[in-house]
Amino acid sequence: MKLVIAIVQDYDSDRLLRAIIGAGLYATRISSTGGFLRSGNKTVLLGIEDERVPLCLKLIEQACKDRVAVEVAPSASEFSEWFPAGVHDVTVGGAVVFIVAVARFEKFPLPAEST
Ligand code: 2BA
Ligand code: 2BA
Repeated sequence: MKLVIAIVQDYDSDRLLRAIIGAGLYATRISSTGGFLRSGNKTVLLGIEDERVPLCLKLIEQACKDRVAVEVAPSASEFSEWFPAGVHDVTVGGAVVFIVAVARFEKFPLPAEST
């Protein structure tokens, strides 16, 4: 089993969740904040069988296609001194995905026949 951790834009996350549930996968969405822009994004966790990871990645890719340029105005930011020097424009959208091996997965209560 794998845990797929997908960081996506707010505006893509509903579409992604619809596709995930439509494919019979399970997911949890967490509100998160990007360290660079300090604006909201969503982190979607999917505990998933190994053989369904390719399907999962395809759904993420399809739901999170758009990338747009965002101008960072360090002077307007209360954290201006933390921005890397010279960085003014960044591209956001798409998805950042981590795939982690799951040592163990449990769901409680256990099914009646196994108790
Ligand atoms: P943010 O940290 O708000 O970053 C938004 C975008 O700003 C990034 O888009 C990237 O284009 C740019 N950016 C971020 N850090 C930068 C840096 N140190 N120098 C120059 N440009 C930088 P994405 O790469 O698509 O990332 C979107 C969001 O995914 C990020 O939001 C962050 O929440 C997450 N993320 C991306 N890479 C990550 C990583 N290696 N580990 C954990 N979270 C990550
Ligand atoms: P939800 O996604 O809101 O799901 C609530 C309940 O709806 C689930 O209870 C399950 O009975 C049903 N359900 C969810 N997705 C389904 C699907 N694709 N097809 C058919 N039925 C579905 P639980 O299984 O007890 O899950 C409770 C919560 O735990 C879920 O809330 C989700 O946030 C999280 N979760 C469960 N399994 C997960 C997994 N493999 N990966 C990530 N999060 C998971």
